[in-house]
Amino acid sequence: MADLSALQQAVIKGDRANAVKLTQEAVNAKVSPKEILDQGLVAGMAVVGARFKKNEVFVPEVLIAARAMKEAMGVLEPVLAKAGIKPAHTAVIGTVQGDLHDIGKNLVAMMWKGANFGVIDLGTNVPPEKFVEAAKQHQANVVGLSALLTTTMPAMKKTVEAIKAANLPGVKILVGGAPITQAFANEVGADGFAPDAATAVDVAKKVLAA
Ligand code: B1M
Repeated sequence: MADLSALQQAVIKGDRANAVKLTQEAVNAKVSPKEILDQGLVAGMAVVGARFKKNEVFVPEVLIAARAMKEAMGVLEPVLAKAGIKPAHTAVIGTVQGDLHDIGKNLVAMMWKGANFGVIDLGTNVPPEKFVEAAKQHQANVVGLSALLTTTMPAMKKTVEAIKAANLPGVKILVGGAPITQAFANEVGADGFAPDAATAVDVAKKVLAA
């Protein structure tokens, strides 16, 4: 197995130039793209997620690490595609109708990408039918709903209802955002709730495995 710890560290530190260089070197050295992804990039983002959960790093550090990962992925993606390696899961994410807050939702999307989920980001102020349409179109395994306002919590409920009514086989619904609690998630019938972006990775994996 190749030593990808330097690549992992480059992602953790958000060192874009080195992340790209070390990814290219690993590709040139014929390290398997899956190994570069799992042992280098995803492993680095997992460390950042764990530190974020423990409040050892904050939003800026996560954004910088995610940017380094994204640039390194630019090198790796064509190699992964050529090798026929696809993301482990597909997720659709958005902020519910009436709500324009997207910083937390973007962090969840980044952490999911960091965990090798294919992510379709629908943006903000997303009506229920758009979530349903995108989940169908992309054959999503997970739909993530974010809400930051108490006044948009009813829109989250409506969205969960619409997704459930569409009867999409195997689609799990995850909810989160500052006013959202596990009790609310249970009440609206979501499959999972995460209080932060790093936990959203663990919860998504858990509900998908269930
Ligand atoms: Co607004 N805003 N805002 N705002 N805003 C809040 C949320 C508020 C708490 C401020 C306050 O009054 N103290 C308050 C809501 C009160 C309430 O409903 N209880 C509020 C209000 C009232 C409003 C307006 C109504 C103000 C007005 O116009 N009168 C208005 C509404 C606009 C609209 O949406 N229709 C409004 C507008 C805005 C801005 C546009 C100016 C801007 C948003 C910019 C943007 O997002 N691009 C803004 C901001 C920045 C905030 C605060 C200051 C910061 C929110 C944020 O980004 N936090 C916020 C007050 C605060 O929180 N201190 C506030 C950082 C982010 C990383 O955290 O989004 O919680 P958060 O995400 C976390 C978790 O919640 C979780 O993971 C993230 C990271 O760990 N998470 C998920 C989030 N989504 C998840 C999904 C998951 C899982 C986890 O699974 C799918």
